[in-house]
Amino acid sequence: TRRSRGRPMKQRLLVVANRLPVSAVRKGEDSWSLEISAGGLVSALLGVKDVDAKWIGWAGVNVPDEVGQRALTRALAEKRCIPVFLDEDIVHQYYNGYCNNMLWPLFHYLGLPQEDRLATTRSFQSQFDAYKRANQMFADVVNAHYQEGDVVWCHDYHLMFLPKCLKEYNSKMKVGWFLHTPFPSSEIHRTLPSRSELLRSVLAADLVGFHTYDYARHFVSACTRILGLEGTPEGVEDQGRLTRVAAFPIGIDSDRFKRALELPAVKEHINELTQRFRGRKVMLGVDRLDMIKGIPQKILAFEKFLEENSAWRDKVVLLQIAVPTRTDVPEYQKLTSQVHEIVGRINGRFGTLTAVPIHHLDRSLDFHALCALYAVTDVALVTSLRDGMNLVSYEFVACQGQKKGVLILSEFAGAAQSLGAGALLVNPWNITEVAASIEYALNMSPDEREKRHRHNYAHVTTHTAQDWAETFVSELNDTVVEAQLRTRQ
Ligand code: ADQ
Repeated sequence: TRRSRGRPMKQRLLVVANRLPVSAVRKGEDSWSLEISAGGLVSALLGVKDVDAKWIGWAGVNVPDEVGQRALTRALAEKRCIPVFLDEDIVHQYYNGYCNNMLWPLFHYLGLPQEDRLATTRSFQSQFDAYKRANQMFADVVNAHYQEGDVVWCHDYHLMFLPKCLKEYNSKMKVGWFLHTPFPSSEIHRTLPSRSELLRSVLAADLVGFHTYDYARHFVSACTRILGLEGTPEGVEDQGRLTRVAAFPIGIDSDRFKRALELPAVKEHINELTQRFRGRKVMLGVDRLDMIKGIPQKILAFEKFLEENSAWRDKVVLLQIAVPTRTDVPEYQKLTSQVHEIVGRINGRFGTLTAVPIHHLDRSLDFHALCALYAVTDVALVTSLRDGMNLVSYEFVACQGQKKGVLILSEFAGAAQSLGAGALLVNPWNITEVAASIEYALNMSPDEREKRHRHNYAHVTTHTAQDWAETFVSELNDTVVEAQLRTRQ
Protein backbone atom coordinates (compact mmCIF):
# COMPACT_ATOMS: atom_id res chain seq x y z
CA THR A 1 0.00 0.00 0.00
CA ARG A 2 1.35 3.40 -0.91
CA ARG A 3 1.47 6.04 1.78
CA SER A 4 0.89 9.73 1.61
CA ARG A 5 1.79 11.99 4.55
CA GLY A 6 1.89 8.99 6.85
CA ARG A 7 -1.65 7.85 5.95
CA PRO A 8 -2.02 4.58 4.02
CA MET A 9 -3.51 5.32 0.63
CA LYS A 10 -5.92 2.88 -0.89
CA GLN A 11 -4.78 1.27 -4.09
CA ARG A 12 -6.80 2.47 -7.05
CA LEU A 13 -8.49 -0.18 -9.13
CA LEU A 14 -9.82 0.55 -12.58
CA VAL A 15 -12.40 -2.05 -13.50
CA VAL A 16 -12.97 -2.16 -17.24
CA ALA A 17 -16.00 -4.00 -18.58
CA ASN A 18 -18.08 -3.62 -21.71
CA ARG A 19 -21.10 -2.37 -19.73
CA LEU A 20 -21.07 -0.03 -16.78
CA PRO A 21 -23.22 -1.32 -13.91
CA VAL A 22 -25.81 1.41 -14.49
CA SER A 23 -28.85 1.99 -16.59
CA ALA A 24 -28.92 5.54 -17.93
CA VAL A 25 -32.06 7.30 -19.14
CA ARG A 26 -31.85 10.72 -20.74
CA LYS A 27 -34.24 13.21 -19.12
CA GLY A 28 -33.32 16.36 -21.05
CA GLU A 29 -30.57 17.86 -23.15
CA ASP A 30 -28.14 17.86 -20.27
CA SER A 31 -29.76 15.70 -17.62
CA TRP A 32 -29.72 11.98 -17.01
CA SER A 33 -31.25 9.66 -14.49
CA LEU A 34 -29.05 6.79 -13.44
CA GLU A 35 -29.78 3.58 -11.66
CA ILE A 36 -26.99 1.38 -10.39
CA SER A 37 -27.64 -2.29 -11.09
CA ALA A 38 -26.62 -4.20 -8.00
CA GLY A 39 -25.11 -7.24 -9.71
CA GLY A 40 -22.61 -9.69 -8.32
CA LEU A 41 -19.62 -7.86 -9.75
CA VAL A 42 -20.62 -4.57 -8.13
CA SER A 43 -20.99 -6.04 -4.66
CA ALA A 44 -17.83 -8.11 -5.14
CA LEU A 45 -15.80 -5.00 -5.80
CA LEU A 46 -17.44 -2.94 -3.07
CA GLY A 47 -16.28 -5.58 -0.62
CA VAL A 48 -12.61 -5.56 -1.60
CA LYS A 49 -10.57 -4.16 1.25
CA ASP A 50 -8.08 -1.31 0.83
CA VAL A 51 -9.06 -0.73 -2.75
CA ASP A 52 -10.66 2.30 -4.28
CA ALA A 53 -12.49 1.05 -7.36
CA LYS A 54 -13.73 2.94 -10.41
CA TRP A 55 -15.60 1.52 -13.38
CA ILE A 56 -14.88 2.20 -17.01
CA GLY A 57 -17.32 1.02 -19.67
CA TRP A 58 -20.10 1.72 -22.11
CA ALA A 59 -23.32 3.09 -20.57
CA GLY A 60 -25.46 1.12 -23.03
CA VAL A 61 -26.88 4.24 -24.72
CA ASN A 62 -26.01 6.13 -27.88
CA VAL A 63 -25.12 9.75 -27.06
CA PRO A 64 -24.13 11.47 -30.31
CA ASP A 65 -24.00 15.06 -29.00
CA GLU A 66 -21.31 16.62 -26.84
CA VAL A 67 -23.71 18.31 -24.45
CA GLY A 68 -25.25 14.95 -23.65
CA GLN A 69 -21.88 13.26 -23.31
CA ARG A 70 -20.58 15.89 -20.91
CA ALA A 71 -23.74 15.71 -18.78
CA LEU A 72 -23.63 11.91 -18.65
CA THR A 73 -19.94 11.93 -17.76
CA ARG A 74 -20.68 14.29 -14.84
CA ALA A 75 -23.62 12.24 -13.60
CA LEU A 76 -21.64 9.00 -13.83
CA ALA A 77 -18.68 10.47 -11.96
CA GLU A 78 -20.86 10.59 -8.82
CA LYS A 79 -21.34 6.83 -9.14
CA ARG A 80 -17.60 6.27 -9.63
CA CYS A 81 -18.19 5.41 -13.27
CA ILE A 82 -16.38 6.65 -16.37
CA PRO A 83 -18.11 6.25 -19.74
CA VAL A 84 -16.70 5.06 -23.04
CA PHE A 85 -18.86 6.45 -25.87
CA LEU A 86 -19.49 4.07 -28.74
CA ASP A 87 -21.53 5.05 -31.78
CA GLU A 88 -24.30 2.90 -33.21
CA ASP A 89 -22.28 1.47 -36.05
CA ILE A 90 -19.46 0.32 -33.82
CA VAL A 91 -21.90 -1.16 -31.32
CA HIS A 92 -23.55 -3.04 -34.14
CA GLN A 93 -20.32 -4.48 -35.48
CA TYR A 94 -18.30 -4.90 -32.30
CA TYR A 95 -20.94 -5.78 -29.72
CA ASN A 96 -23.78 -7.41 -31.66
CA GLY A 97 -21.51 -8.73 -34.37
CA TYR A 98 -18.12 -9.89 -33.20
CA CYS A 99 -18.84 -10.34 -29.48
CA ASN A 100 -22.31 -11.81 -29.50
CA ASN A 101 -22.50 -13.50 -32.88
CA MET A 102 -18.99 -14.84 -33.06
CA LEU A 103 -17.26 -15.19 -29.69
CA TRP A 104 -20.30 -15.95 -27.49
CA PRO A 105 -21.55 -19.03 -29.41
CA LEU A 106 -18.03 -20.24 -30.09
CA PHE A 107 -16.88 -20.05 -26.47
CA HIS A 108 -20.01 -22.00 -25.47
CA TYR A 109 -19.46 -24.72 -28.09
CA LEU A 110 -22.63 -23.70 -29.94
CA GLY A 111 -22.30 -23.52 -33.69
CA LEU A 112 -23.78 -20.68 -35.69
CA PRO A 113 -27.23 -21.30 -37.16
CA GLN A 114 -26.88 -22.65 -40.70
CA GLU A 115 -28.26 -19.52 -42.37
CA ASP A 116 -25.81 -17.25 -40.50
CA ARG A 117 -22.68 -19.23 -41.21
CA LEU A 118 -21.69 -17.80 -44.55
CA ALA A 119 -22.86 -14.30 -43.74
CA THR A 120 -20.75 -14.33 -40.58
CA THR A 121 -17.73 -15.58 -42.48
CA ARG A 122 -18.12 -12.73 -44.95
CA SER A 123 -18.59 -10.00 -42.37
CA PHE A 124 -15.87 -11.37 -40.13
CA GLN A 125 -13.08 -8.98 -41.08
CA SER A 126 -15.07 -5.78 -40.75
CA GLN A 127 -16.48 -6.96 -37.43
CA PHE A 128 -13.06 -7.86 -36.09
CA ASP A 129 -11.73 -4.45 -37.17
CA ALA A 130 -14.61 -2.81 -35.28
CA TYR A 131 -13.81 -5.01 -32.26
CA LYS A 132 -10.22 -3.80 -32.27
CA ARG A 133 -11.31 -0.19 -32.74
CA ALA A 134 -13.75 -0.45 -29.85
CA ASN A 135 -11.09 -2.01 -27.61
CA GLN A 136 -8.74 0.83 -28.54
CA MET A 137 -11.43 3.33 -27.48
CA PHE A 138 -11.66 1.63 -24.08
CA ALA A 139 -7.86 1.77 -23.85
CA ASP A 140 -7.87 5.52 -24.60
CA VAL A 141 -10.26 6.17 -21.72
CA VAL A 142 -8.32 3.91 -19.33
CA ASN A 143 -5.09 5.62 -20.28
CA ALA A 144 -6.57 9.08 -19.72
CA HIS A 145 -7.53 8.14 -16.14
CA TYR A 146 -4.58 5.95 -15.26
CA GLN A 147 -2.23 6.98 -12.47
CA GLU A 148 1.00 5.25 -11.61
CA GLY A 149 0.41 2.28 -9.29
CA ASP A 150 -3.20 1.71 -10.39
CA VAL A 151 -4.36 -1.81 -11.06
CA VAL A 152 -6.35 -2.28 -14.27
CA TRP A 153 -8.72 -5.22 -14.31
CA CYS A 154 -10.25 -5.99 -17.74
CA HIS A 155 -13.34 -8.16 -17.95
CA ASP A 156 -14.65 -10.68 -20.38
CA TYR A 157 -14.64 -11.65 -24.05
CA HIS A 158 -15.59 -8.17 -25.19
CA LEU A 159 -12.17 -6.87 -24.21
CA MET A 160 -9.63 -9.48 -25.29
CA PHE A 161 -7.77 -6.91 -27.31
CA LEU A 162 -7.53 -4.44 -24.44
CA PRO A 163 -4.47 -5.79 -22.55
CA LYS A 164 -2.31 -5.31 -25.66
CA CYS A 165 -3.59 -1.76 -26.26
CA LEU A 166 -2.93 -0.85 -22.62
CA LYS A 167 0.59 -2.24 -22.57
CA GLU A 168 1.35 -0.32 -25.74
CA TYR A 169 0.48 2.84 -23.88
CA ASN A 170 2.47 1.92 -20.83
CA SER A 171 4.35 -1.35 -20.41
CA LYS A 172 4.47 -0.81 -16.62
CA MET A 173 0.70 -0.71 -16.21
CA LYS A 174 -0.52 -3.62 -14.03
CA VAL A 175 -3.05 -5.36 -16.24
CA GLY A 176 -5.25 -8.33 -15.39
CA TRP A 177 -7.88 -9.94 -17.60
CA PHE A 178 -10.67 -12.23 -16.44
CA LEU A 179 -13.01 -14.29 -18.62
CA HIS A 180 -16.57 -14.84 -17.36
CA THR A 181 -17.46 -17.44 -20.01
CA PRO A 182 -15.81 -20.81 -20.59
CA PHE A 183 -12.62 -20.82 -22.63
CA PRO A 184 -13.23 -23.64 -25.11
CA SER A 185 -10.96 -26.46 -26.13
CA SER A 186 -8.09 -25.28 -28.36
CA GLU A 187 -9.68 -27.30 -31.20
CA ILE A 188 -12.61 -24.90 -31.11
CA HIS A 189 -10.56 -21.76 -30.60
CA ARG A 190 -8.38 -22.54 -33.59
CA THR A 191 -11.34 -22.23 -35.98
CA LEU A 192 -11.48 -18.47 -35.27
CA PRO A 193 -9.87 -16.50 -38.08
CA SER A 194 -8.46 -14.09 -35.48
CA ARG A 195 -7.25 -16.91 -33.21
CA SER A 196 -3.59 -15.83 -32.91
CA GLU A 197 -4.14 -12.12 -32.63
CA LEU A 198 -6.65 -12.59 -29.81
CA LEU A 199 -4.37 -14.93 -27.87
CA ARG A 200 -1.38 -12.63 -28.25
CA SER A 201 -3.28 -9.62 -27.04
CA VAL A 202 -4.61 -11.43 -23.98
CA LEU A 203 -1.06 -12.61 -23.24
CA ALA A 204 0.03 -8.98 -22.99
CA ALA A 205 -1.73 -8.94 -19.57
CA ASP A 206 0.26 -9.78 -16.44
CA LEU A 207 -2.43 -12.07 -15.06
CA VAL A 208 -5.10 -14.00 -16.96
CA GLY A 209 -7.93 -15.57 -14.95
CA PHE A 210 -10.71 -18.09 -15.59
CA HIS A 211 -13.50 -19.60 -13.48
CA THR A 212 -12.12 -23.14 -13.60
CA TYR A 213 -8.88 -24.98 -13.98
CA ASP A 214 -10.19 -26.59 -17.20
CA TYR A 215 -10.71 -23.24 -18.93
CA ALA A 216 -7.21 -22.13 -17.88
CA ARG A 217 -5.79 -25.37 -19.27
CA HIS A 218 -7.66 -24.89 -22.56
CA PHE A 219 -6.23 -21.39 -22.85
CA VAL A 220 -2.69 -22.57 -22.18
CA SER A 221 -3.01 -25.35 -24.77
CA ALA A 222 -4.36 -22.89 -27.33
CA CYS A 223 -1.23 -20.79 -26.74
CA THR A 224 1.10 -23.75 -27.04
CA ARG A 225 -0.60 -25.32 -30.08
CA ILE A 226 -1.56 -22.23 -32.03
CA LEU A 227 1.27 -19.88 -31.10
CA GLY A 228 3.94 -22.51 -30.39
CA LEU A 229 4.69 -20.95 -27.00
CA GLU A 230 5.71 -22.78 -23.87
CA GLY A 231 3.11 -23.66 -21.25
CA THR A 232 4.36 -23.95 -17.67
CA PRO A 233 2.49 -24.71 -14.44
CA GLU A 234 2.54 -20.94 -13.84
CA GLY A 235 1.17 -19.88 -17.19
CA VAL A 236 2.53 -19.14 -20.67
CA GLU A 237 6.09 -18.09 -21.44
CA ASP A 238 7.16 -16.07 -24.44
CA GLN A 239 10.83 -15.17 -24.81
CA GLY A 240 11.43 -15.10 -21.08
CA ARG A 241 8.26 -13.12 -20.26
CA LEU A 242 5.67 -15.01 -18.24
CA THR A 243 1.94 -14.37 -18.41
CA ARG A 244 0.49 -15.87 -15.28
CA VAL A 245 -2.63 -17.99 -15.98
CA ALA A 246 -4.81 -19.29 -13.15
CA ALA A 247 -8.31 -20.22 -12.00
CA PHE A 248 -10.26 -17.78 -9.83
CA PRO A 249 -13.75 -19.20 -9.32
CA ILE A 250 -16.23 -16.37 -8.72
CA GLY A 251 -18.73 -16.42 -5.85
CA ILE A 252 -21.69 -14.35 -4.67
CA ASP A 253 -22.28 -11.92 -1.82
CA SER A 254 -24.11 -14.58 0.21
CA ASP A 255 -24.76 -12.24 3.17
CA ARG A 256 -26.83 -9.98 0.93
CA PHE A 257 -29.20 -12.90 0.30
CA LYS A 258 -29.29 -13.95 3.94
CA ARG A 259 -30.07 -10.38 5.00
CA ALA A 260 -32.86 -10.11 2.42
CA LEU A 261 -34.54 -13.24 3.80
CA GLU A 262 -34.79 -11.51 7.20
CA LEU A 263 -36.79 -8.55 5.88
CA PRO A 264 -40.49 -8.53 6.88
CA ALA A 265 -41.63 -7.87 3.29
CA VAL A 266 -39.64 -10.84 1.99
CA LYS A 267 -40.93 -13.07 4.81
CA GLU A 268 -44.46 -12.08 3.92
CA HIS A 269 -43.84 -12.85 0.28
CA ILE A 270 -42.44 -16.26 1.26
CA ASN A 271 -45.65 -16.95 3.23
CA GLU A 272 -47.80 -15.95 0.27
CA LEU A 273 -45.89 -18.21 -2.09
CA THR A 274 -46.04 -21.07 0.39
CA GLN A 275 -49.84 -20.69 0.60
CA ARG A 276 -50.16 -20.33 -3.15
CA PHE A 277 -48.33 -23.61 -3.87
CA ARG A 278 -49.53 -25.56 -0.82
CA GLY A 279 -49.69 -29.28 -1.54
CA ARG A 280 -47.28 -29.02 -4.46
CA LYS A 281 -43.52 -29.26 -4.68
CA VAL A 282 -41.96 -26.19 -6.26
CA MET A 283 -39.31 -26.56 -8.93
CA LEU A 284 -37.52 -23.44 -10.14
CA GLY A 285 -35.52 -22.27 -13.14
CA VAL A 286 -34.07 -18.72 -13.30
CA ASP A 287 -32.11 -17.84 -16.41
CA ARG A 288 -31.43 -15.19 -18.97
CA LEU A 289 -33.28 -16.41 -22.04
CA ASP A 290 -30.15 -17.51 -23.89
CA MET A 291 -29.30 -20.61 -25.95
CA ILE A 292 -26.57 -21.51 -23.47
CA LYS A 293 -29.03 -21.93 -20.61
CA GLY A 294 -30.70 -25.04 -22.07
CA ILE A 295 -34.25 -23.86 -21.28
CA PRO A 296 -36.09 -25.93 -23.96
CA GLN A 297 -34.11 -29.02 -22.93
CA LYS A 298 -35.05 -28.41 -19.27
CA ILE A 299 -38.74 -28.11 -20.08
CA LEU A 300 -38.68 -31.23 -22.26
CA ALA A 301 -37.06 -33.14 -19.40
CA PHE A 302 -39.82 -31.93 -17.09
CA GLU A 303 -42.40 -33.14 -19.61
CA LYS A 304 -40.73 -36.54 -19.68
CA PHE A 305 -40.85 -36.65 -15.90
CA LEU A 306 -44.61 -35.89 -15.94
CA GLU A 307 -45.15 -38.50 -18.63
CA GLU A 308 -43.46 -41.20 -16.59
CA ASN A 309 -44.72 -40.21 -13.15
CA SER A 310 -48.45 -39.70 -13.38
CA ALA A 311 -48.82 -39.66 -9.59
CA TRP A 312 -46.74 -36.47 -9.44
CA ARG A 313 -48.76 -34.56 -12.06
CA ASP A 314 -50.87 -32.51 -9.68
CA LYS A 315 -48.25 -32.40 -6.94
CA VAL A 316 -45.49 -30.46 -8.62
CA VAL A 317 -45.11 -27.13 -10.40
CA LEU A 318 -42.21 -25.75 -12.42
CA LEU A 319 -41.66 -21.99 -12.24
CA GLN A 320 -39.42 -20.85 -15.07
CA ILE A 321 -38.36 -17.20 -14.88
CA ALA A 322 -36.54 -16.15 -18.03
CA VAL A 323 -35.25 -12.62 -18.56
CA PRO A 324 -35.30 -11.77 -22.25
CA THR A 325 -31.92 -10.64 -23.61
CA ARG A 326 -30.74 -9.59 -27.07
CA THR A 327 -34.39 -9.38 -28.13
CA ASP A 328 -33.51 -7.78 -31.48
CA VAL A 329 -31.59 -10.89 -32.61
CA PRO A 330 -33.71 -13.32 -34.72
CA GLU A 331 -32.18 -16.41 -33.11
CA TYR A 332 -33.20 -15.21 -29.66
CA GLN A 333 -36.71 -14.43 -30.93
CA LYS A 334 -36.87 -17.95 -32.28
CA LEU A 335 -35.78 -19.35 -28.93
CA THR A 336 -38.53 -17.37 -27.16
CA SER A 337 -41.26 -18.71 -29.43
CA GLN A 338 -39.86 -22.23 -29.19
CA VAL A 339 -40.01 -22.08 -25.39
CA HIS A 340 -43.55 -20.64 -25.47
CA GLU A 341 -44.68 -23.37 -27.81
CA ILE A 342 -43.27 -26.18 -25.67
CA VAL A 343 -44.69 -24.68 -22.46
CA GLY A 344 -48.11 -24.24 -24.11
CA ARG A 345 -48.13 -27.80 -25.35
CA ILE A 346 -47.19 -29.28 -21.97
CA ASN A 347 -49.69 -27.12 -20.05
CA GLY A 348 -52.37 -28.14 -22.56
CA ARG A 349 -51.44 -31.77 -22.13
CA PHE A 350 -51.11 -31.99 -18.34
CA GLY A 351 -52.98 -28.93 -17.03
CA THR A 352 -56.41 -28.98 -15.41
CA LEU A 353 -59.07 -26.30 -15.11
CA THR A 354 -57.53 -25.19 -11.83
CA ALA A 355 -53.77 -25.71 -12.26
CA VAL A 356 -51.01 -25.88 -14.84
CA PRO A 357 -47.70 -27.69 -14.39
CA ILE A 358 -45.49 -24.86 -15.76
CA HIS A 359 -45.56 -21.15 -15.00
CA HIS A 360 -43.29 -19.44 -17.46
CA LEU A 361 -42.48 -15.73 -17.06
CA ASP A 362 -40.61 -13.75 -19.70
CA ARG A 363 -39.20 -11.19 -17.37
CA SER A 364 -36.78 -10.31 -14.69
CA LEU A 365 -37.76 -10.31 -11.01
CA ASP A 366 -36.60 -7.78 -8.49
CA PHE A 367 -34.03 -8.92 -5.97
CA HIS A 368 -36.43 -9.45 -3.07
CA ALA A 369 -38.95 -11.41 -5.15
CA LEU A 370 -36.11 -13.57 -6.43
CA CYS A 371 -34.89 -14.30 -2.88
CA ALA A 372 -38.40 -15.31 -1.80
CA LEU A 373 -38.71 -17.65 -4.78
CA TYR A 374 -35.34 -19.25 -4.10
CA ALA A 375 -36.39 -19.77 -0.46
CA VAL A 376 -39.67 -21.61 -1.23
CA THR A 377 -38.15 -23.85 -3.91
CA ASP A 378 -37.83 -27.60 -3.35
CA VAL A 379 -35.77 -28.40 -6.43
CA ALA A 380 -33.78 -25.93 -8.55
CA LEU A 381 -33.04 -26.88 -12.15
CA VAL A 382 -29.91 -25.39 -13.70
CA THR A 383 -29.40 -27.14 -17.02
CA SER A 384 -27.03 -24.88 -18.96
CA LEU A 385 -25.58 -26.42 -22.11
CA ARG A 386 -22.43 -24.49 -21.20
CA ASP A 387 -21.96 -21.79 -18.59
CA GLY A 388 -18.80 -20.07 -17.36
CA MET A 389 -19.89 -20.52 -13.75
CA ASN A 390 -23.66 -19.94 -13.20
CA LEU A 391 -24.47 -17.79 -10.21
CA VAL A 392 -28.14 -18.79 -10.02
CA SER A 393 -27.05 -22.12 -8.53
CA TYR A 394 -25.06 -20.26 -5.84
CA GLU A 395 -27.93 -17.86 -5.10
CA PHE A 396 -30.38 -20.74 -4.69
CA VAL A 397 -28.09 -22.50 -2.22
CA ALA A 398 -27.59 -19.27 -0.24
CA CYS A 399 -31.39 -18.97 0.26
CA GLN A 400 -31.99 -22.58 1.29
CA GLY A 401 -30.83 -22.42 4.93
CA GLN A 402 -34.35 -23.46 6.06
CA LYS A 403 -35.65 -25.66 3.30
CA LYS A 404 -32.51 -27.53 2.24
CA GLY A 405 -33.80 -28.16 -1.24
CA VAL A 406 -32.05 -30.05 -4.01
CA LEU A 407 -29.96 -28.52 -6.79
CA ILE A 408 -29.99 -30.31 -10.15
CA LEU A 409 -26.98 -28.92 -11.98
CA SER A 410 -25.56 -29.29 -15.46
CA GLU A 411 -22.11 -30.84 -15.57
CA PHE A 412 -21.28 -28.23 -18.24
CA ALA A 413 -21.63 -25.28 -15.86
CA GLY A 414 -18.43 -24.12 -14.14
CA ALA A 415 -20.40 -24.41 -10.87
CA ALA A 416 -20.36 -28.20 -11.27
CA GLN A 417 -16.70 -28.08 -10.16
CA SER A 418 -17.55 -26.37 -6.87
CA LEU A 419 -21.10 -27.58 -6.09
CA GLY A 420 -20.79 -31.02 -7.68
CA ALA A 421 -20.57 -32.89 -4.39
CA GLY A 422 -23.85 -31.45 -3.11
CA ALA A 423 -25.81 -31.20 -6.35
CA LEU A 424 -27.24 -33.88 -8.60
CA LEU A 425 -25.12 -33.50 -11.72
CA VAL A 426 -26.74 -34.12 -15.09
CA ASN A 427 -26.00 -34.03 -18.79
CA PRO A 428 -28.64 -31.49 -19.95
CA TRP A 429 -28.76 -33.04 -23.43
CA ASN A 430 -29.98 -36.31 -21.96
CA ILE A 431 -33.58 -35.57 -21.00
CA THR A 432 -34.17 -39.14 -19.77
CA GLU A 433 -31.37 -38.66 -17.25
CA VAL A 434 -32.64 -35.23 -16.20
CA ALA A 435 -36.19 -36.63 -15.77
CA ALA A 436 -34.79 -39.42 -13.57
CA SER A 437 -32.90 -36.84 -11.49
CA ILE A 438 -36.08 -34.83 -10.99
CA GLU A 439 -37.78 -37.95 -9.66
CA TYR A 440 -34.82 -38.74 -7.42
CA ALA A 441 -34.69 -35.16 -6.12
CA LEU A 442 -38.41 -35.06 -5.30
CA ASN A 443 -38.19 -38.34 -3.41
CA MET A 444 -34.89 -37.63 -1.66
CA SER A 445 -34.78 -38.37 2.07
CA PRO A 446 -34.43 -35.39 4.43
CA ASP A 447 -31.09 -36.78 5.63
CA GLU A 448 -29.59 -36.86 2.18
CA ARG A 449 -30.95 -33.38 1.37
CA GLU A 450 -29.46 -32.02 4.57
CA LYS A 451 -26.07 -33.57 3.84
CA ARG A 452 -25.94 -32.33 0.27
CA HIS A 453 -27.15 -28.88 1.24
CA ARG A 454 -24.60 -28.55 4.03
CA HIS A 455 -21.77 -29.20 1.59
CA ASN A 456 -22.93 -26.57 -0.90
CA TYR A 457 -23.93 -24.01 1.72
CA ALA A 458 -20.46 -24.18 3.27
CA HIS A 459 -18.93 -23.58 -0.14
CA VAL A 460 -21.20 -20.70 -1.17
CA THR A 461 -20.84 -18.85 2.13
CA THR A 462 -17.06 -19.16 2.32
CA HIS A 463 -16.09 -18.61 -1.33
CA THR A 464 -17.68 -15.22 -1.78
CA ALA A 465 -17.49 -12.62 -4.50
CA GLN A 466 -15.40 -10.44 -2.23
CA ASP A 467 -12.83 -13.23 -1.76
CA TRP A 468 -12.74 -13.74 -5.49
CA ALA A 469 -12.04 -10.09 -6.27
CA GLU A 470 -9.55 -9.73 -3.43
CA THR A 471 -7.65 -12.83 -4.50
CA PHE A 472 -7.47 -11.70 -8.11
CA VAL A 473 -6.25 -8.20 -7.25
CA SER A 474 -3.64 -9.38 -4.75
CA GLU A 475 -2.41 -12.08 -7.14
CA LEU A 476 -2.06 -9.42 -9.83
CA ASN A 477 0.01 -7.23 -7.51
CA ASP A 478 2.21 -10.21 -6.55
CA THR A 479 2.63 -11.29 -10.17
CA VAL A 480 3.94 -7.88 -11.14
CA VAL A 481 6.37 -7.79 -8.21
CA GLU A 482 7.67 -11.26 -9.05
CA ALA A 483 8.14 -10.31 -12.70
CA GLN A 484 10.13 -7.25 -11.66
CA LEU A 485 12.34 -9.38 -9.43
CA ARG A 486 12.88 -11.87 -12.25
CA THR A 487 13.95 -9.23 -14.74
CA ARG A 488 16.37 -7.73 -12.22
CA GLN A 489 18.09 -11.08 -11.66
P1 ADQ B 1 -24.87 -14.91 -16.87
O1 ADQ B 1 -24.85 -15.71 -18.11
O2 ADQ B 1 -25.75 -13.73 -16.87
O3 ADQ B 1 -23.40 -14.46 -16.42
P2 ADQ B 1 -25.36 -16.16 -14.16
O4 ADQ B 1 -24.04 -16.44 -13.60
O5 ADQ B 1 -26.37 -17.21 -13.84
O6 ADQ B 1 -25.38 -15.99 -15.73
O7 ADQ B 1 -25.86 -14.80 -13.55
C1 ADQ B 1 -27.12 -14.29 -13.87
C2 ADQ B 1 -27.52 -13.22 -12.86
O8 ADQ B 1 -28.72 -12.62 -13.33
C3 ADQ B 1 -27.81 -13.82 -11.50
O9 ADQ B 1 -27.34 -12.94 -10.50
C4 ADQ B 1 -29.34 -13.92 -11.46
O10 ADQ B 1 -29.90 -13.71 -10.19
C5 ADQ B 1 -29.77 -12.82 -12.39
N1 ADQ B 1 -30.98 -13.26 -13.10
C6 ADQ B 1 -31.07 -14.22 -14.04
N2 ADQ B 1 -32.35 -14.37 -14.42
C7 ADQ B 1 -33.07 -13.50 -13.70
C8 ADQ B 1 -34.46 -13.18 -13.63
N3 ADQ B 1 -35.38 -13.77 -14.38
N4 ADQ B 1 -34.83 -12.21 -12.78
C9 ADQ B 1 -33.92 -11.57 -12.02
N5 ADQ B 1 -32.63 -11.84 -12.03
C10 ADQ B 1 -32.20 -12.78 -12.86
C11 ADQ B 1 -22.06 -14.62 -16.96
C12 ADQ B 1 -21.66 -16.04 -17.35
C13 ADQ B 1 -21.84 -16.96 -16.15
C14 ADQ B 1 -21.03 -16.45 -14.97
C15 ADQ B 1 -21.32 -14.98 -14.71
C16 ADQ B 1 -20.38 -14.38 -13.65
O11 ADQ B 1 -22.41 -16.51 -18.47
O12 ADQ B 1 -21.44 -18.28 -16.46
O13 ADQ B 1 -21.36 -17.19 -13.80
O14 ADQ B 1 -21.18 -14.21 -15.90
O15 ADQ B 1 -19.05 -14.57 -14.01
